[in-house]
Amino acid sequence: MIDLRPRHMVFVAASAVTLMTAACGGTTIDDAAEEDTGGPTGTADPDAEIPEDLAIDFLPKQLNNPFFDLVNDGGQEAVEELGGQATERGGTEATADSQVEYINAAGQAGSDVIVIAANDPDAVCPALDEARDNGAAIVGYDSDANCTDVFVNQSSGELIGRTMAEMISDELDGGGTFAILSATPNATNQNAWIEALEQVLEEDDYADLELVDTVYGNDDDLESFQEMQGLMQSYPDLDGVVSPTTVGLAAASRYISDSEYQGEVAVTGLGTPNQMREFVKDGTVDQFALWDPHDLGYLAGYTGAALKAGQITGAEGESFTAGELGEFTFETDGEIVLGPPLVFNDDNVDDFDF
Ligand code: RAM
Repeated sequence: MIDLRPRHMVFVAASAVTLMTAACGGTTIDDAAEEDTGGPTGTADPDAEIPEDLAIDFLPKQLNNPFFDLVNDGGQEAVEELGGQATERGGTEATADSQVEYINAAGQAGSDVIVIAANDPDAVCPALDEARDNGAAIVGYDSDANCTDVFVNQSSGELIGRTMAEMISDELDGGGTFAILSATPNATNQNAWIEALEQVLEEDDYADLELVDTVYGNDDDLESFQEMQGLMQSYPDLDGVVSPTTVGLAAASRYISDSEYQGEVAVTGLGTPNQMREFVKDGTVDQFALWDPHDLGYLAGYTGAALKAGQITGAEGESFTAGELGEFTFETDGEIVLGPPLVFNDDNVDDFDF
């Protein structure tokens, strides 16, 4: 697998992205971080040793999602390097209800760190608060909740929203109608990115782009496929679709690729190169974006261990080393940023294997 970023660039990129977020006045993710009832407490000891045998539980939004398989491989690798025990827990549907069960199970098993991609920013909090009371450090990754101690953000919400706005604008030569096919209605991450995209659409350069609808496929392949079909029935003249979820983008591409709309309706959003390659090759998709999912999980694993050990509390300015990814700094309280998204197209999609 080709690394997305030379190691020494990760820190620089992360800093730049975070500064951009601050300058742009914030997104839902930033707001969530501000509302966070967890957040930094105590004093960090950068020399604190990471205890051996840490039990670190990863709760993705759902199992059987190729994106989270990659993320959790990264998490597992980090925990192995640290001599701990990684457990992945979750159901096949992206719901907060099922996550509550798995948070409770992790807590009962004596989890030291719970790393969660929340399906709802609030519904998971009573269970997470209880786990924290029982000694677990709580880390959000991918999709934050309002009660995590720290959030490992894949990028800034503003930058992901802007990247998607730029891609669809490019595809439609600056003018036309498009719809959004999202994941679940309560997903913190997708909602932040959609909000950021909508803000970009207010800019003069995007005045001729019209967002006509936002629908939700719940990160279920079939539901997403059907939502895409429904969009074309409701808006037969639609010019494009943006899907800020790997599940939605793959399903939308499959539908358009096999339909009369191929080549007529632009499809873009967030996807993995391995899922999207065939649709780039058959001309359904020109470009899409993502970060390295493996690195997101790896960084989250190291962040959880550093937090539990007391190397960090998540306060602005603190730094720690995340294994082979190198040093990361909290540019804002309670949030660490992996780096900018990468745009894939026919020129580079074959260079990536994830
Ligand atoms: C899906 C999930 C995940 C998101 C990616 C881009 O796999 O919704 O939360 O980060 O897409």
